[in-house]
Amino acid sequence: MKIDVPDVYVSQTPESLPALLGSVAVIRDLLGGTPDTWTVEEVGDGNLNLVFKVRGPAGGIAVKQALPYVRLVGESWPLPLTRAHFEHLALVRQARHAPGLTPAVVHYDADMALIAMELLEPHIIMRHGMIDGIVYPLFTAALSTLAASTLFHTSDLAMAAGDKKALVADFAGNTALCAITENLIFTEPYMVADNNRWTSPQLDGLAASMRADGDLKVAVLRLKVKFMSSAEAMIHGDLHTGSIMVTQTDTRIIDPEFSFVGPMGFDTGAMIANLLLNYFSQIGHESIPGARDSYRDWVLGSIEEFWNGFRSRFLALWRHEGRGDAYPAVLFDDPVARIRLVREQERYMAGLFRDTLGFAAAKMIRRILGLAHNIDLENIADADVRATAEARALMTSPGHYGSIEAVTAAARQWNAIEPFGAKV
Ligand code: SR1
Ligand code: MG
Repeated sequence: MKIDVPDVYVSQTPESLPALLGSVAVIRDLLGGTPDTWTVEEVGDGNLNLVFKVRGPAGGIAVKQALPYVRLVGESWPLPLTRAHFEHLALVRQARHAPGLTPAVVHYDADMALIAMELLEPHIIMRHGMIDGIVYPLFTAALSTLAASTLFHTSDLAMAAGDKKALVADFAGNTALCAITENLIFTEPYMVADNNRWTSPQLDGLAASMRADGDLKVAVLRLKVKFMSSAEAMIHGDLHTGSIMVTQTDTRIIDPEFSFVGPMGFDTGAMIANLLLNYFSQIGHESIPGARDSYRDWVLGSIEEFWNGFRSRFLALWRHEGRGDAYPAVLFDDPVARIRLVREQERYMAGLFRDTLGFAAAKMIRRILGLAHNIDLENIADADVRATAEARALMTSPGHYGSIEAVTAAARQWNAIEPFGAKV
């Protein structure tokens, strides 16, 4: 893949960044002092980009810069800088529909593929907190609000048809990031591929059985078609606990560079998948067996709260703000028709729930058998313990569950299956 890199683009270092940012008035005002007094640290631990914290005497900012390749792999895997453009577009749109739940954008530099944002302190990446067993009492309300509001307001349920098509066009160029998802989530885990890895030899049998499972492959490819062709709403595209920054009282959703107009269930499914992966990983993080039992209960309760909160918020928006061209109000202007609409809304949500579970399963499988794993599981040093957690997650993933409570009940059951080795 040939990557267009503007002549002026320079990947930044802690040494070079102050001079670049010093030319931006809003940043000079925010940080105070002069650029030579600003301190910069590179803190990126994601798979793709550089992330800096920049501080001056008056304040700080976070700066994210795209590299023309995948950071996790290196220059052998080129990746367009334009992902910063789509992330910026998505951040602006999310802030409109879910104010206060994303970092405020301070400055965007398209040539440098660089976004300067509000510095979120003392927030930490939620995945890290969950590995340490920290409860976040407010996060499900924030997350279900952002998901419901952003997905609803960027869908045909809320938008005029022309505006919606313009939104689809705005994001249509984010093809390279979509291709990552199409390959790494929906294709490679089900074939022999160089990128794949798993805890071996413990999971060799499970990986082989998934590669040989024709029904599973077809089910996943149906989800892939949905991902590629269902332009339902502007989705975050990579909504996991590594894309959330939290304190006990504040929740912000970051990193929407995979954003495009796609199936809503991809976002809700990703969230549930990552919470389930953390639930199963707790065996590797507790000091003695059972020490994290109440935390496990909190994680499963959060999955239920997230889905139920999302569902009720989305339906409330539809009831009060459903002015899009998809279900014209003029067709539902008498009491009987309105009852019919309520039934239709229930059917719609049931379909979205099915999509959510399907995408959640695909997300869980890819994090265990594919290229990019989660540190919830990766940080478990004992391979038998890690494989136990991973096998339990894989066994839970491909189910047809009738309710979110059935999902969490199944997770509890699978979390009790016999561990690998004798050490657990
Ligand atoms: C090569 S990028 C691998 C993964 O990192 C991001 O977080 C996305 O989940 C992507 O699939
Ligand atoms: Mg990310």
